[in-house]
Amino acid sequence: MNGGVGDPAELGPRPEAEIPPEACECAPENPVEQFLRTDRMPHIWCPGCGIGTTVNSFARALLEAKVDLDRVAVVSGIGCTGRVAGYVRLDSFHTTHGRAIPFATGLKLANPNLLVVVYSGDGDLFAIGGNHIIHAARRNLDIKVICVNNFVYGMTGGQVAPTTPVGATTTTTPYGCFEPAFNLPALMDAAGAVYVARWTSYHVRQLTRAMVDIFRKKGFCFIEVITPCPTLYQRKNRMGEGLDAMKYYKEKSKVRHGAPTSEVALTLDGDIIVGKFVDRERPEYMELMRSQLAAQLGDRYVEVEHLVCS
Ligand SMILES: Cc1ncc(C[n+]2csc(CCOP(=O)(O)OP(=O)(O)O)c2C)c(N)n1
Ligand code: SF4
Repeated sequence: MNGGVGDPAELGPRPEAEIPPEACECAPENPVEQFLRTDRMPHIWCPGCGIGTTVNSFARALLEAKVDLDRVAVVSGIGCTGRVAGYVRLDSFHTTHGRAIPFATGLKLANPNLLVVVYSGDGDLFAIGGNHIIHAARRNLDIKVICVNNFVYGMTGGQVAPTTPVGATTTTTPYGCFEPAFNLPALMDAAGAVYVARWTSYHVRQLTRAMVDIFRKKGFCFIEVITPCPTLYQRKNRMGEGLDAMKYYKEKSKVRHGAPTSEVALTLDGDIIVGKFVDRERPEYMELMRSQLAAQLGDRYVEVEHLVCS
């Protein structure tokens, strides 16, 4: 071996000890990577899809809020967004369609120490799961809901959803949607959520901060994230690719913190009002339950935590 050019020994990987430490510092690991199950990559999401961007904000928010990761449980329903549960390296549950909230409710009640995050699509949470989410908000259950709203059922081929704006074309509304859409922040506000915000996948920093907020806040918290589905919604409505969506969100978004939620409904091509709309205090479900049962049962009441295996 002479160590010359073309010598196979030189082409192989360098032994670790030979790599100068400064070289490692130049190439820091992506801080988000530790939150991903890289063995499950490549993911199923289409190029330009906004779901992955929200996961990036989610991972950064967990870091920023210094959350104890052993305490986090992520619950998703079914859909393209539902895949989040399978891709995050956290305790996570990919449940059935529309049932992420009841599953999360059970987790939280059985182990109140958990930080339970429901991460799912607008169809999953507000069509088949609509009943569950309004009651979780009414009860003020201490769960955090991140709803990725791409205005259609993505996974099943772009059908109309309860969030599809009037006039939008989807696979099942080829002549334009004529059903009025839910205004998600107004619905969550009316149902009793203590925190309600909306951002888009263009607003990565604001979204991260909102996630930090909800990780720290007690009670039912809701974030709507407007994201592009270039393959279905964007294409059917001639809205271009993922990058065009970012330009569109930048142009159309207006930040209005504290805006009355009745004024933030979305339309096909109108302004996208974003910001933190609701941030209030209300007794949380477990507190109400504890005080009621302790008042009625006295010493016979045993805290749920004492019954849970750690
Ligand atoms: C009981 C039941 N009904 C219908 C379906 C089919 N299905 C799977 S995902 C989905 C819609 C998902 O839409 P959304 O929650 O908006 O998520 P996205 O795919 O857009 O992220 C539907 C109707 C199912 N899996 N189970
Ligand atoms: S179909 Fe739409 S929502 Fe689903 S991964 Fe593709 S772009 Fe994203």
